[in-house]
Amino acid sequence: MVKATFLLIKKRCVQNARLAFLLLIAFVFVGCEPSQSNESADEIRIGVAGPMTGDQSKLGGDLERGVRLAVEEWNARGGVAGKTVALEVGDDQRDPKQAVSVANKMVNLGIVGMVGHYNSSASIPASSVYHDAGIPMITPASTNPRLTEQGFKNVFRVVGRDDQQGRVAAKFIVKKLAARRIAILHDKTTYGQGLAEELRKSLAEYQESGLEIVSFDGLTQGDKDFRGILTRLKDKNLDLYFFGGMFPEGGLLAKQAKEVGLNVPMMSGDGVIDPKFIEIAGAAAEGTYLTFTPDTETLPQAADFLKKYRAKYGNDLAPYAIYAYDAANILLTALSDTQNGGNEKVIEAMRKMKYQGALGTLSFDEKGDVSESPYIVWITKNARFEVFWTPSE
Ligand code: ABU
Repeated sequence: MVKATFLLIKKRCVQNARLAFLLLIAFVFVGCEPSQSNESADEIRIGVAGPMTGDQSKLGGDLERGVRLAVEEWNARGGVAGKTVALEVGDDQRDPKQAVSVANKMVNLGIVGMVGHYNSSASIPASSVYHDAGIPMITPASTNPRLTEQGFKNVFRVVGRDDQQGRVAAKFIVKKLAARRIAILHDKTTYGQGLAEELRKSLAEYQESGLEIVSFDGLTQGDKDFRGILTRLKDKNLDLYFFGGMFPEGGLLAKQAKEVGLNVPMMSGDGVIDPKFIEIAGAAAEGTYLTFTPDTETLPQAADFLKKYRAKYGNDLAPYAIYAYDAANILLTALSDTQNGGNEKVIEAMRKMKYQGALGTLSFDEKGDVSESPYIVWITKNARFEVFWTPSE
């Protein structure tokens, strides 16, 4: 009996020792295996994210093209800190939840910096993920003020903000157009509604002008028929209607306004200034006013970028590709200057940088906003965008 018990205990001990050994092997080969997230010995990864599919896929593609050009140039010069730069592309489908999912995936892939996202409604929720992971994020296009009001040291943008854009739009409407009755529409997104609200706030500073905002309405992004709301605006004796939103809806609004007989100018912001707006609106795009930054075609420092971009991608140049190119170069310069010395050093280098880019000299304030953002007003004329007015006039 005693002998049988002893043998049973001995057997269990051997089994437990085997189990412990197997667990140790599993730990060594699985637990300690470098995860997908770690950079490889000879490459570092950066990300670019935006709406790569769907109705704004053109915009995501613009970002990717600008970033890819910068990455290829760095790699042709020997890479960054002795390593080849690999570009991971994330499709957030302009959806906030998808943006968070893309951000988590990028963190797991081990990116050392993100250029993106495009939409403010994607950049803001995604920024929390990059912040928690300590990864620098620099957006070429997101203009909603809240992005850089969160106190996140890792967040930067090379574009201006909608409070600045709204102020310029308001001054133009009052001082240049001397409009008296305007309607404001928006797409209920962080960017579109945010810009519409910034405009309303700025217009309130011109109370003495006698301007009246006769309506302030949201429409649904993705809808295709806005004739109902435009027909209601037709009877309001407007001088102008403003749309806070993006080119797919902006193009349809311009087109359908003319169809229902709303024959007053439309004004919008940087989300609409894209060749696709003219493609969608056709002749109805003529005379639309849009706030954006100065003409890069006339910037001497942009000439080299424009030549290289067109040689690589053709003449289909969109406004935000150059912003993506400069944003990527800022990130890559910081990675190079610090010899890829870790997130904190890279973020610090970005904060201190005075970058001579295709857009001119770019630097950041304490919030991560670009130091200068000179919004002006453009007009659509002869199926092209032309500079129309600057606030100093
Ligand atoms: N700034 C225009 C479009 C991008 C955004 O949502 O901010």
